[in-house]
Amino acid sequence: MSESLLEQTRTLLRTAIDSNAGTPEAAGLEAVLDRLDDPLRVAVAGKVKAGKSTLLNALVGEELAPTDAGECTKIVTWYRDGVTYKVMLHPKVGDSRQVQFTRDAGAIDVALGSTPAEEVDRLEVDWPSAALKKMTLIDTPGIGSLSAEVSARTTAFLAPDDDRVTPADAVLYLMKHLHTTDLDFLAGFHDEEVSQATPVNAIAVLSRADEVAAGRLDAMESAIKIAARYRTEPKVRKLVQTVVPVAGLLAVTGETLREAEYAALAKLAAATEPPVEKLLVSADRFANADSPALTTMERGALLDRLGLFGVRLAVGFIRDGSAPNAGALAAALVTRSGLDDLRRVLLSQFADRRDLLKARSGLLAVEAAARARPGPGTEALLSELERITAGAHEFREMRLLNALRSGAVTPKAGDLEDMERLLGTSGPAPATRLGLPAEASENDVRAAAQAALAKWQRRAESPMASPETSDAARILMRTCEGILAAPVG
Ligand SMILES: Nc1nc2c(ncn2[C@@H]2O[C@H](COP(=O)(O)OP(=O)(O)OP(=O)(O)O)[C@@H](O)[C@H]2O)c(=O)[nH]1
Ligand SMILES: [Mg+2]
Repeated sequence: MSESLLEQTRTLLRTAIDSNAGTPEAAGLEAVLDRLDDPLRVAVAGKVKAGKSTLLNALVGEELAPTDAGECTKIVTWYRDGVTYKVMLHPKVGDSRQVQFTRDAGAIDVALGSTPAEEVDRLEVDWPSAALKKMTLIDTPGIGSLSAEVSARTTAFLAPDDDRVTPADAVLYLMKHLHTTDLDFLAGFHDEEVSQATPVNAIAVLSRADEVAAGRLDAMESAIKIAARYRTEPKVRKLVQTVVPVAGLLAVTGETLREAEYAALAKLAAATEPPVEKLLVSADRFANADSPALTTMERGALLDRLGLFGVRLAVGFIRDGSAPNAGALAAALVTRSGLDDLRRVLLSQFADRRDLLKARSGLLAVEAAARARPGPGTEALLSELERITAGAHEFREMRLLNALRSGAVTPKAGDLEDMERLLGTSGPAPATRLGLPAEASENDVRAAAQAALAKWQRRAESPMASPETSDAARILMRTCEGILAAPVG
């Protein structure tokens, strides 16, 4: 069997390091090579207060990243699985050092010491966590923050316009509504070279989904509909793989729900004078109205943890008996938040594609270094890079997906969905690509792959097909052949 894409990337990185020996580029490429075997690095990005840190915490299942205020929300922070709890501060200039942190109630509070936030390049938090084993998560400051400088830090991190390469392998982009600045940003993040602007490494999250319908109980249903509509927008399709609605606050609070909070919510659910419906008309009313059920402080705390929608939802679950205890309520909140769907999408679109995404990052790094410091070996290096990207079927699939998404290839009606699925937009597992349930038998998968191969062969050879469609069909045939050639068992 031919060398895997990741192995070819490794070899090319080594060649590039040799031919740049002694330069800063070589050091940068060494770092890329070292990280090729690390977990995937996924950045969480989006506008100010889009709910990035909250969602990151939900994905880890712990309150780690500071939310709302504080200097550290303005610093790019990596959270990765580690053997001990440790925080490293990497300044823009000078040596990295380990720093102290505290964790009294919730988020990690890092002591920056004498270093002002604007002089910090990034913080790296090592945190033993099963959730971080597959993916390192990177919290970024909000884009479009009041301070242009803070926003610039995120843009520089995700879409550096010098010849540095973005340190993220993939991006989770949070948006509350569709803004053109969101799209501009995403467009900038997508490189044109190795992968030709592909949505393969980006997923959009319709964040704070519980707020979509001003806290009404059908908020999540509305959010699901809005996300489905976004998914069909050509502008969005060109940039991201899919759009998933998530209420991060509900998720993280569900995962960390305390007995005392359940008790407070149960008291509310039982309140009669005034009944809880009257209190829950608005966040303001809930926080400030007279009620013997809970103190205003207790109500304020519940609002911070759950939002108005979350409090309504929790009270409803307790009343209808579906949450008789804290554990049941916690599970119900997480289920309703959409977090499980996001986890599934992350797994199939990012984690299961790790090698492809890592190879892509590595090849981009080689290309950036070659352009930054052209030398005698550069031409050979670039032609090898070209050979790898043109030859790797994974990249051809990426380019085809991009062509479909951008409208450069227009298949006949009914084919588009099959094509996208076969290219892995619903997940890269063979059964999923063929539209079969995940538990389909080997025989069923093979039979479906045979049928798909025959279908795309007919399309490829059809005298009616445009050259683009024939090319597309041939790529899909190769995908089917790959599935059929995979070892059984
Ligand atoms: N109702 C509701 N509120 C949320 C949700 N996610 C975050 N929030 C609230 O929105 C505010 C900002 O949340 P963060 O997670 O700090 O947002 P961020 O995008 O990290 O903000 P910056 O880093 O400052 O740009 C906090 O008060 C959160 O409690 C959500 O899903 N629903
Ligand atoms: Mg934040």
